Amino acid sequence: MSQRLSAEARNSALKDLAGWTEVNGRDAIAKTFVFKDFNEAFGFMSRVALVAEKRDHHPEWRNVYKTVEVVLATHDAGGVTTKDVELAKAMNTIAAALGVG
Ligand code: H2B
Repeated sequence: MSQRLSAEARNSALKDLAGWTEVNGRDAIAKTFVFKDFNEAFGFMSRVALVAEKRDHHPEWRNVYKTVEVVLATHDAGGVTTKDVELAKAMNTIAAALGVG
């Protein structure tokens, strides 16, 4: 099983993850993506869903029209692990391909 990252390791990883921040009161990281419209937001979620399923590592997320709020944590480990950092990176790459930084 993946190990929770130390606060130091998590902060260091966050420096390379544009837009991702720590969640207050919980060992998790979060980012809100805002797309052009619902079509792009849902396209993002569809692409991420394929990656998540392949990795057996899934986001907590909420979609309202063109906005997707994401929280990442490894439930089995009770906090942020490298799996979350890697999924956050993949999400940033997918969003960038859709023109969202
Ligand atoms: N996703 C996340 N974010 N955390 C987990 O601990 C997790 C998961 N565990 N996806 C996986 C599924 C586990 O429940 C299955 C049985 O492998």
